[in-house]
Amino acid sequence: MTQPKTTLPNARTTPRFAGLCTFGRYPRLEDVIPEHRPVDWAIVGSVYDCGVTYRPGTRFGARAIRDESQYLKPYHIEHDLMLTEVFSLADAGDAPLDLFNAENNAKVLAEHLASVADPQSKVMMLGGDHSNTLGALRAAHERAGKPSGGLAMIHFDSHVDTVDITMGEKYSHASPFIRAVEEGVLDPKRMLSVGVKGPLNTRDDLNYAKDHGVELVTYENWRREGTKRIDAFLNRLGDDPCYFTFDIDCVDPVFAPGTGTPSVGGFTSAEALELVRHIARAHPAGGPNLVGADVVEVLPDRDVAGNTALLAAHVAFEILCLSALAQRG
Ligand SMILES: [Mn+2]
Repeated sequence: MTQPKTTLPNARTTPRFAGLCTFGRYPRLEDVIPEHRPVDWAIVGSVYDCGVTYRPGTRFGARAIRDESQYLKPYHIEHDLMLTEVFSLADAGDAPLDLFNAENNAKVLAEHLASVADPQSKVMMLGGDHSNTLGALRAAHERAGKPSGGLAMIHFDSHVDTVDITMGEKYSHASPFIRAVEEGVLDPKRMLSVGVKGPLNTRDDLNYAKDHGVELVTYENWRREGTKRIDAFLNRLGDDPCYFTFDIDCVDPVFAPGTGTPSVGGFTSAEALELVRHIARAHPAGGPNLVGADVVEVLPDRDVAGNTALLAAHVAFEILCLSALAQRG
């Protein structure tokens, strides 16, 4: 039997409803044994949510995801993958924040995510609103050695998040990818946005993405054509360092009601998970070269039975599995 790289409490003898509530029951970063250092992925909560344009409350998202993740198991049936055999994983707690300043919050967050755990570790951020992804992208870009031209990105979302200014403010959950492109940490020509759907405020709201070469696969496009364009993107992407961001609002509110800017007519839970798994199958190297990731926009106060947070925990697991598959080759 392969030795694990992450030590989990034995679920057959230590109940999942007992003990400290870390993501997936992974050890706290400070409790990781020397043989399991450096950790491959550190899970970090980002509790900032003052970048929202509509309903607030995702500051409680990371806690809710951790809570629901107690029932997350490490073996992936479809990939035949024991995640804890490939990766050393740890929960590194929550990032510091600047609650009343979105621009400075991105800075504070980026500094933390760039220095948390070990230099070779990668960060999976649990949101928080989508404005946090600007800080996370900066940190991932830095950890990846600041590749010129910026990072590639796989983006699941109902919205493209490329509105330049909202209420006179340049930093919000509507604009993280415009800011990231301006800063050179994100390459829009190697950005894939999946699950986008309307209605939108104006006819021009997709112009930024279209004009900058973003591969836009709307939910309806995927329903009609399947994964053709996603597959072509993954072939183009190859081994380029890539960030993965998953906004839970790409999932239909029937399945994921706990979010602040809900958009009806989206992925079922099963479709979303299947599409993330498909990325491994369609990618020429068995999985993209992920250098950072997040799952954001979980709003527990609208989450009737915790199912949105439960889904978010599973999406984070699926993304970690993609990374493990790429490493396994
Ligand atoms: Mn978003």
